[in-house]
Amino acid sequence: MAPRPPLLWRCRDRELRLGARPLVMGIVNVTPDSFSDGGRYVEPAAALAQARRLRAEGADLLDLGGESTRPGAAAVSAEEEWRRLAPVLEALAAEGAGGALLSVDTTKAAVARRALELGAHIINDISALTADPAMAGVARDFQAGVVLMHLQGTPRTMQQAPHYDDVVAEVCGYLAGRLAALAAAGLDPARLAVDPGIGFGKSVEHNLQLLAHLDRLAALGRPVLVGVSRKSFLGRLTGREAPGERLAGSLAAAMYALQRGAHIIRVHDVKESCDVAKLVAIFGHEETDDVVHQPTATAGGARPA
Ligand code: HH2
Repeated sequence: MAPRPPLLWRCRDRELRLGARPLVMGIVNVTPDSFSDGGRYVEPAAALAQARRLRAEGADLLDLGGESTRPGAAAVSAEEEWRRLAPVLEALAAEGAGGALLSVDTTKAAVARRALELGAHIINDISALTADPAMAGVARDFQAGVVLMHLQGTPRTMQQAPHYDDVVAEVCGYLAGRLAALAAAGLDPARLAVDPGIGFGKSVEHNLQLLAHLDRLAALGRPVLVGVSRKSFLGRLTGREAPGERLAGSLAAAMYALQRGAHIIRVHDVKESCDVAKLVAIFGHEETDDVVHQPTATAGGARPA
C-alpha cells in the first residue's frame, strides 16, 4: 500500500490530519436498544466511564449517540435524545474529552445545536443532513465537522429489500451530490467527510462491494469514515450470531477498509482497533522507521490546529 497524501478535516477550531495513520472513532451508545451494546451505557455515569475508557485506549474521536439506528429501532423525540446525551456530553466537554474530538450521532438539528453549544466538534448524521431541513444551517453556523452517510430507505425499513443496479456508483454518486449541494448552501467542503453506510439499506454483497471499492469514495477528495464494527453482515459471513463475538471479523474488516481507502474507522472495540490502525500505518509506510519511532500516545491528528 503506497503512502497517501495528507488530507485535512476541519472540525470547528480543530484540524485533523488524515495521512499515514488512520484515526479511530470510539462508539458510546447512550441508548437502551443499540444492536450490540443497548442498555449497557444508558446511565450517564456508565456512559461517561465508557467514553473515558475508550479515550484512554486511544480513541481519536468519541461518537455519542442517543438514538439507535438499528433496523426496526423505535424513534425517539429530540427531547428524549437530548435527555440521554446532555449529562455525558456536558461532563466530557468540561474535561476536554481527554483531547479527543467529540462527535454526536444524530439526525436532529435541535440535538446537534445543543451538542455544539456544549462544545462538540462533529455532527455524524446518518441521513447526510437530509432528515432535518435545519441541520445544514446548524452545521454551517458552528463550522462543525460533518459526517455524511449514505442510507437507502429509513432505519425502520432499510433492510427489507435493499436494491441497487450498481451499489458503488450509486453510493458515490449520492455522496458526491450531497457534497456539491452542501457546498452550494455555504458549507465549507473542508469540514465534510463521507461514509458509505455499511449495513444501512445494504445486503451482505452490497457491503462487500462497497468495502472493495472504497478507493472510489476516497476519490471524492474527502475523508472516508467506515463503520463495520460488530455489524450483522460479519455475523452472516462468520456464523457468529452474537455481536459480542464478532471482534475478529470486525478487525479484519476494519483492516481491509483502511487498506482500500478509509481514513477513519468507527468502532466499539477501541483498544484492538488502535492496534490495527497502527499496523496499517506501519505496513503502508515506505520509510517504516518514520512511523515506528513516533510516540504512540500522541500519534493522532486530534490536536488543535
Ligand atoms: N453505524 C451505526 C450508527 N451510526 N454512523 C456512521 N457515520 N457510520 C456508521 O456505519 C454508523 C453510524 C450503527 O452502529 P451502532 O451505533 O453501534 O448501533 P445503533 O445504531 O443500534 O446504536
